[in-house]
Amino acid sequence: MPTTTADSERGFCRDCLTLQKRETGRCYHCGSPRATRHPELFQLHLAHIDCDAFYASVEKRDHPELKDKPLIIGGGKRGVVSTACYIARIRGVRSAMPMFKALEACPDAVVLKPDMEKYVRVGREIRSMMQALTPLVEPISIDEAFLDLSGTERLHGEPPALVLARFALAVEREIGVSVSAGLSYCKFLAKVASDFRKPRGFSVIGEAEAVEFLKDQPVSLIWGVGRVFAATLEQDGIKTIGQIQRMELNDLLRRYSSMGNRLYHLARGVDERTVHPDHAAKNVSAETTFNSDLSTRDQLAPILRALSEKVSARLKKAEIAGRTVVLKLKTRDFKIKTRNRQLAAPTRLADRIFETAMPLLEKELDGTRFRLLGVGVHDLTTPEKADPPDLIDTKATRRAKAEEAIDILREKFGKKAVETGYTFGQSSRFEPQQPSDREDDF
Ligand code: TTP
Ligand code: MG
Ligand code: MG
Repeated sequence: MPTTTADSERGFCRDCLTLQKRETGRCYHCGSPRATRHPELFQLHLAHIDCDAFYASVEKRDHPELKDKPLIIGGGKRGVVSTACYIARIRGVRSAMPMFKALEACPDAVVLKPDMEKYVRVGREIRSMMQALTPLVEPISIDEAFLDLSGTERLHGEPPALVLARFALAVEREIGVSVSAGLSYCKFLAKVASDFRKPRGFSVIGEAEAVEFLKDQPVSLIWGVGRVFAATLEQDGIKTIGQIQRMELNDLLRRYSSMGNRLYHLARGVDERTVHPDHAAKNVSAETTFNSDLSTRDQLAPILRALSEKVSARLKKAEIAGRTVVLKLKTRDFKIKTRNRQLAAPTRLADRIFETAMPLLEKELDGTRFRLLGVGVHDLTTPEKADPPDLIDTKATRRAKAEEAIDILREKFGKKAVETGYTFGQSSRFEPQQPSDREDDF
């Protein structure tokens, strides 16, 4: 549908989807206050969708008597809040908060234990509704995904913005939970937009306003800038994205290496990442190319350990687990070797991935010099059956528990807060020569 100037001044109502011809506050057709207008509304195609208070919304759907009550989902093994409904959030409850603190803030909250199997099922239902819109769906976690809707004009006869708004209504009606959507021209800003006005949000960030919009935002908005890196930037006097906009690329590269490149471009609203459909979810892996070839156990084991932790973190973040561990090596003369071993039960623990891959690696250590090492997990499934308590190997169970404790600490204090014996002090040695993190097939 070619867009005319007149189109660009129009918007539509998010409740009845009627196009708005005039600049009025409410929808002229149904009177809803949820009319969306934006000069680039009908040109943007990159969407990010994230469910609102996901686990809590699913439980409210299934327990209508809880609709107007503060609801906390959590208190599982870790004794922390998984999520809280928006009523509980007004009272100060947040994800990852210790349960006792949450109940101090909101003593009348109803607390339910998570029912992961159910949330995974609902997440999948929503995902198949997304896949009916476009094959270009890239799931990020159990409740969110990027969608490239550039083909929808041809396929559905309406612009991406309308397809997206229609989708949000359909999820509410058919699944019974609400979502927030962000629409932009790139992944970074689509995700920022979806987070902007939760719940039931629909925000648009256009190309023309991107730099101005980003100027006063905190650096933590940038994809990949966590608490720890944000603190480093703050120590260097950098708090806002506007400050990064005024810096030279060379300066940022010198200070923050590959992250400097990301900061430079994202701060200017430049993000060339495309939407990768679901194939990434067939396996999760990480690999690294060394600065100089390596051949000994002492050199390779810490790297394998660090890569196993990376893979594990991704599995945990995506709420998945895998049954086959795959080791990948590239020799000095570019021959690729892969070795794999199937586990009795799927895993998402760094320790199990490492303990499984290490013997595979040891068999290959005959003096051959390697230029690349990778580890991955295939045969992905949902996490319910992952890492059952190991009755025979009690040590393994203890290690699994320790790993969970480490995860909690890392969540709280950053990745470097806890280093295991294998990775301690090794962080700079396995810096990849090129950005070679991959989540695709070995
Ligand atoms: P999020 O999308 O981060 O949060 P949310 O959907 O609960 O709330 P909103 O998006 O409206 O801000 O995470 C999705 C689910 O993942 C969440 O419902 C519960 C789970 N989760 C945890 O178990 N622990 C956490 O620390 C977080 C952030 C999420
Ligand atoms: Mg969510
Ligand atoms: Mg989410």
